[in-house]
Amino acid sequence: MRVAFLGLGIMGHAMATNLVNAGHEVTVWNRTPGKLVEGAGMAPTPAAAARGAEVVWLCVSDTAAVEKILFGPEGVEQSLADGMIIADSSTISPSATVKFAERVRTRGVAYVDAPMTGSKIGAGNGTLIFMVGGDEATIDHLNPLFAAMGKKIFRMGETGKGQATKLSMNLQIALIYEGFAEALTLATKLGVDSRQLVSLIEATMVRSGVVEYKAPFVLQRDFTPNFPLRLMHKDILLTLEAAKEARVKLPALETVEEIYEMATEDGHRDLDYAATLTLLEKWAGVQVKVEAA
Ligand code: NA7
Repeated sequence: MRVAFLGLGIMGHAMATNLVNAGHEVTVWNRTPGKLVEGAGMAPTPAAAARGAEVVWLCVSDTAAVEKILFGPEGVEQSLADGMIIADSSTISPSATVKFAERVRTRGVAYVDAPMTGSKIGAGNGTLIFMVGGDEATIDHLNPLFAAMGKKIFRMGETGKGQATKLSMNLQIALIYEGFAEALTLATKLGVDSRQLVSLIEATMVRSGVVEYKAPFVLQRDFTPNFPLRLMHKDILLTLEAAKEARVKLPALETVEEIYEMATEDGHRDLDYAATLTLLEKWAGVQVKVEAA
């Protein structure tokens, strides 16, 4: 298929590369010039990339970036054509997604929101899991592209429901991790060995995918970003905004948001979100340490 891929960050670059490797005709664009994808064409603007494309796929930081790329000067809107599909893998506002979709629908363009999970590793080896909103026929049409970039897709409903799902998923990741970090901090202060605690967690119903994934990094105090704190913070703020719009109260997430705010003030925004632990440690006056084996 002829695909315009817009946004070559950590995720987008790997996804566009997998589309090229699967034999699709890909043209890429990135705000900051100089990022290349081997085997893909390069366009100077979103409008130029989208011209003649069957599918325009986006993967950028936030709602404002998606809006600008679609509707700003030299945006995709200038090149919309009847039958085109826009797919967005950025994590952005569900309500803004619905508005963007309505605006392009008047031009005969379908809109699918397709945020994903699987991080940098999943993007690299094509094993992402997509949470998708959009009509079934459009999603079916995109199947060869999803197959090139991921291992599974879940259709969650109409356009906007992919983003709503993604926020509900990241809410759980943020809270589960914070529970783990608080437990580690308290246990350490009370003199319990962290590695022993993790072994116990893994043997009981307290275990979780989040802890299983994060514990080895935390025990080695390795906070290099797998999922940067700044992006998780963005998702938490999006979730609270969506909750407010829907008149839903999320007290635990509100508290965790304050921790992310303070971790950002402490200079941790580019570390992994696991670094929120360091704030709890600072308040408790302890450091989670692993006893030498
Ligand atoms: P990165 O690696 O931080 O990449 C972000 C990308 O978004 C990168 O290509 C940026 O371009 C682009 N960007 C950011 N702001 C803008 C604006 N205003 N206009 C155009 N392009 C912009 O993020 P990931 O790849 O890890 O994640 C992407 C999304 O997936 C995000 O929503 C995550 O939550 C999930 P740059 O190179 O800086 O010019």
